[in-house]
Amino acid sequence: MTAPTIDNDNWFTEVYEQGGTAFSLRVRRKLHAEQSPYQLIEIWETTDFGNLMTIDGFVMLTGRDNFLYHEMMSHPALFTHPDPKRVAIIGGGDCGTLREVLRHPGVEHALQVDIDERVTRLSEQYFPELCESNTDPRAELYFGDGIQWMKDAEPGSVDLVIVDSTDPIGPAEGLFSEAFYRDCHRALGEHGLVVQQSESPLLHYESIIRPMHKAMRDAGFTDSVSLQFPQPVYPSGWWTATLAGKRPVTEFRESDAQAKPFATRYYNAAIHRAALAQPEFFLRSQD
Ligand code: AG3
Repeated sequence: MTAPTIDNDNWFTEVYEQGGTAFSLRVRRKLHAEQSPYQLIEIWETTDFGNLMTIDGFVMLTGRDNFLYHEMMSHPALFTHPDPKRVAIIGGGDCGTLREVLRHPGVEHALQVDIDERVTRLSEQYFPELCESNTDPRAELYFGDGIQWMKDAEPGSVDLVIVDSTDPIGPAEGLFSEAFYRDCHRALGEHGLVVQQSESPLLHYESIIRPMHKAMRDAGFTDSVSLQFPQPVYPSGWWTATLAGKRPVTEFRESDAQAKPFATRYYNAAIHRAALAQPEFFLRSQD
């Protein structure tokens, strides 16, 4: 038997050069491409994963599996804080994280700060389901620099900061720095938390995840933990969201999570507990 051949015109491939890996999705056609003032944004129609958004050639999300990422970027942190009311999302221009945050009835204000308005406009067009909460009176969309916004934020004015960024290269690099976490720490109230997308445990533990914990602690957070979840369309298919807090972040409002008044497709209290379990190679390298 001959091996199946791949017609490259029908496949989108993200090559992860340093890891020697690549991930492909079969596509029907490219629906849109534009160079915004910040980045190249492309939208594809895939055969099996719904629409796909890429930025500078990196997979941002697909219609089929973004729920894994967006639910894990929001609900664990929201059920860790005792009473989150004011949420700031840095990045997240596709509005998927915003939608999950607003499922929590106690949230009074959720501000999304993304530098690139075009990401949001294209998401409204090609991922309308992610943008269905944009008209919620508690939602505010601001297009500007998240690093600057965090510098200028009133001390103690936010309960939760969610950093839904691209990889730490180019404009997003500053979002993974101690200086940025210090600004987050200052902007956060007493029980404040920050959660940040933190790449792959397999590919980026030494290069990104460990230094991120150090930077978060050096910035004043007393506890931090990386939660794990599957994310098939990102390099290695295994991803993390790192939580840092002014209080312990490995305890959460478990009974509230069990009784959550909204539907999810991945997150629940047992998933939250399981995501907190740490692989042996994380634990061993902490000394
Ligand atoms: N945030 C992008 C995560 C990093 C993806 N990396 C990659 N494909 N190499 C996604 C935004 C979803 N709201």
